[in-house]
Amino acid sequence: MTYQTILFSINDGIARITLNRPEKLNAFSVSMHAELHDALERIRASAARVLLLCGAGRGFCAGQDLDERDLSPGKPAPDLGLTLESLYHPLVLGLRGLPMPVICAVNGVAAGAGASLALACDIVLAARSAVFIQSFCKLGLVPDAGGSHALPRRVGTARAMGLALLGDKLPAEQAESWGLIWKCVADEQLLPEAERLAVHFSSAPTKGLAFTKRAIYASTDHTLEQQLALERDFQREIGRGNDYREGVNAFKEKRAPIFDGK
Ligand code: LHQ
Repeated sequence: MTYQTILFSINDGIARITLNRPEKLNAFSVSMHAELHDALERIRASAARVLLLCGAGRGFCAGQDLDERDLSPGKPAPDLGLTLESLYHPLVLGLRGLPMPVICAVNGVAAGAGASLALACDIVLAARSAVFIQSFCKLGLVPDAGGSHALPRRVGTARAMGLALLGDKLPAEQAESWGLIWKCVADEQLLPEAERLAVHFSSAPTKGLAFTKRAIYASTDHTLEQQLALERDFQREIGRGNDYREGVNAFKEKRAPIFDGK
């Protein structure tokens, strides 16, 4: 598949996706969904050990492309549930299920499902000038693409409610202090910092990190007993892997480990 709406590459264990519809602040079109779906399939089949996602131009992603909606009088209402189920849910679950860290570099506004996209990633960095907007309420909709799941879990019910009911701009710095994202950095530091992390993850113990990601996400809906059982099962499995052996041996031999990600 050739891509018209995203830029995609895999080099030295690092997969990179750049949303590339800058004239529309990288709003999601049906084609963009298809291309993202294809790119995620290729990443899964590749030797990539980290994914770095960002947006081209001054925005990160303005959510659903509203020009793809014709709601003029007489036009039938679209089935938004079907849109979500067929396009957005596979994307969110695809990122969540990717067995490697997913870094999101939020270079500008992240609105509606664009904000949810960022929150579907594992480590979210944002430029100081970026803002997060729960635009859904301005269209009479509910937060979707996982937004209503992620928001209260990260910032608590009071802040999630205020953000979702008011749709105000949340500056990146506040998003960091509220725990919505990992870090806010100076605009010119965003891509260098994201690259630095990507390079770090490209030689990290990828399988262990993939299990870590699953454990952290699972924990929000587990009792302590359930989580202890999960930790036992995960540790049992990755404890048999190459990277645990390498990590222990490298420590004892006082050298840097060389992880193969397995
Ligand atoms: C856009 C868009 C856009 C098209 C900017 N579409 N062109 C999921 C699935 C199922 C159903 C429904 O919904 C969903 C979830 C959603 O995502 S709902 C939320 C959809 N998104 C929005 O409501 C955000 C709409 N955009 C905005 O509010 C503003 O553009 C923001 C606050 C993002 C940025 O404002 P500004 O920095 O002032 O930029 P701008 O408004 O001038 O936009 C620049 C251009 O991008 C402009 O085009 P133009 O030709 O006039 O330069 C906009 O029309 C276009 N654009 N968002 N979602």
